[in-house]
Amino acid sequence: MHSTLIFVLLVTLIGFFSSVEALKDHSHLVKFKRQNPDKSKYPPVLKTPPKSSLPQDWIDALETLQKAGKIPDIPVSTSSDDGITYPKSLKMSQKEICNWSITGCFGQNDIHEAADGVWTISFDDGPTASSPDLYDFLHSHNQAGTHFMIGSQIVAYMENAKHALQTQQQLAVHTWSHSLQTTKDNYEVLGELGWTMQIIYDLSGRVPKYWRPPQGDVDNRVRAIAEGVFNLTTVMWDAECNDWCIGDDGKSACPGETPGKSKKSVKQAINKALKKPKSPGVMILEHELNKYTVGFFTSYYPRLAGLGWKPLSVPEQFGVNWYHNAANNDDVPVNTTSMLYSTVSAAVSKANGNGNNSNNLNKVASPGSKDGTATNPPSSLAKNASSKAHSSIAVFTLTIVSVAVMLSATVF
Ligand SMILES: *[C@@H]1O[C@H](CO)[C@@H](O)[C@H](O)[C@H]1NC(C)=O
Ligand SMILES: *[C@@H]1O[C@H](CO)[C@@H](O)[C@H](O)[C@H]1NC(C)=O
Ligand SMILES: CC(=O)N[C@H]1CO[C@H](CO)[C@@H](O)[C@@H]1O
Ligand SMILES: [Zn+2]
Repeated sequence: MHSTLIFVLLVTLIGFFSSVEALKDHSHLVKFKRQNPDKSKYPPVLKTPPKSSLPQDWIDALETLQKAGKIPDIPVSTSSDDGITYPKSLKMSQKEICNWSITGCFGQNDIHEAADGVWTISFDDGPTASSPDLYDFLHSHNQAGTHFMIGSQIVAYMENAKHALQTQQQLAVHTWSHSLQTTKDNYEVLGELGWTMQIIYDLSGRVPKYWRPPQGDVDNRVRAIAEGVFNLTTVMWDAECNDWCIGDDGKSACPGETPGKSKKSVKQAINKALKKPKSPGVMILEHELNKYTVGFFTSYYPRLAGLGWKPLSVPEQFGVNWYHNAANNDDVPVNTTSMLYSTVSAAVSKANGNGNNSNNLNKVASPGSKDGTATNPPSSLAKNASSKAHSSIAVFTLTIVSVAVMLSATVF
């Protein structure tokens, strides 16, 4: 009799604690293990990293969040010349989707405005062949900037990425293949962000805090993956000059657009931003694509102080650390350890074995091209929903059985 009661009590307690455990593991950020940044360790460049390239730890983090209902079930969008579109059947409200490309909606944690009086120094699409000149210029003015780098470009210009580090520039994420992220399924977004973080961590020892979506294409699903899996904050902008329209030949790729139809129109847009009120400050979208886009910057930069602007990188203006594990490039980073070295390398060799690794190293990803046309079936959210349900059912059954046993013990 006594032993039956103790047994029943034990079973009930185990049931209770396992259900508490099941509820607890909601947030799951990945940690990165540093590896040597040699090119064979990364997925093919300028392509979305395949699912087979993803370390299990990243997949587990994503699926844990999915099961907890933390990744909104927004279908992938389709990209066309007219922009992106969601399936017509989509019934969610604009607020729930919050797709910047269509309505300019910002997420509640997005950074899209500069601090008062601040002219934000930031550049997208590096590193390129023109980056070292920009970094040296900034360094000679003791000026840090935030550089939203494309993972594939880092593979192609590894030395230039290191140069950014040595010249006190902050490294941030601009995806692996420079593609439209709302057109990618959850696992694709995972690879685009994760591999860019990984290569930055490998070469710098620093875990990035910020990312900027190519062409600003983001919605609440993509944000939830960036924030929930990688603790990456989405950084947008509040002024544009369309410097990216000016190609390597100095000619415009957007003849019909203002700004962007000529170098003059780009300069006019910059001048207009320079005259903006000081509250909020200016967070202008600029690119380190070629000597022309770098040249726009180096020619107006000396005027900033005289116009009353304080030029600062993204984290400096908010007085926060540059990286998750280091205050800046000088600070000794804290090591993070949960992802095994062998996991990363094995994942890549697996991916390279499956897909073709046509490394297209010196091609600069074009920011203006509508490069997100490959669409995938809506993400496999439902597939993983069942395992949490199973454990809840087990706990429930256990409790019922315990109560029944307890009752019968009392009766006899
Ligand atoms: C995410 O990053 C922010 C900013 O660095 C930090 O304060 C926060 O603790 C991080 N969250 C987790 C769960 O590590
Ligand atoms: C961090 O890792 C690096 C490279 O493995 C190692 O040299 C360094 O001693 C480690 N630092 C700490 C504080 O553990
Ligand atoms: C908030 C937001 O931007 N919503 C838009 C998302 O995309 C659809 C079209 O597919 C628009 O109708 C929404 O207005
Ligand atoms: Zn870009």
